[in-house]
Amino acid sequence: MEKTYLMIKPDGVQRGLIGRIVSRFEDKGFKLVAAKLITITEEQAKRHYAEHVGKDFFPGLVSFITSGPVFAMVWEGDDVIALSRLLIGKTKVGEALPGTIRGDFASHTPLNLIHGSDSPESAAREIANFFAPEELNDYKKDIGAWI
Ligand code: RTP
Ligand code: MG
Repeated sequence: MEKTYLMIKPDGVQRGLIGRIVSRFEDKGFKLVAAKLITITEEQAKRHYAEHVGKDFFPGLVSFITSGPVFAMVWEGDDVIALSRLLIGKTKVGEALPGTIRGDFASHTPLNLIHGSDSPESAAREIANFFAPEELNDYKKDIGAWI
């Protein structure tokens, strides 16, 4: 089953949106495999956003994402990587449609509340950057036949 790495960013934690954001993924029927509130290191942040090294916004992005706790999660489900990004919405708040997390709650780019992996390769790398294998729970969630 496909897994993705989702992370509520410091703005989402500060604004008290953890519960409402987590509910969107529960409502969709995905399975929560791991979750923890952590303040990530600069090294983890640089590994996480390695694709953006050298861009003008990179230093600001690293300082934002390490500025306070994030809520790090692993979710599982059919096509969970692409569907999570649909639920999250577009990066820029002006393009994030109402009904998406960013469209409903974010009002200033780049404070866009949540990260979601963009490919299976990114998901594997990102999960390994923030979770040890034994932190991933292997259990059966028995609603699969009903959604
Ligand atoms: P994320 O990686 O955080 O899930 O966001 P994303 O895929 O929608 O967007 P991405 O292109 O990967 O950019 C990563 C994060 O960098 C910040 N950003 N700032 N100032 C800018 O032009 C700019 N562009 C990107 C955003 O916080 C974005 O989520
Ligand atoms: Mg991205």
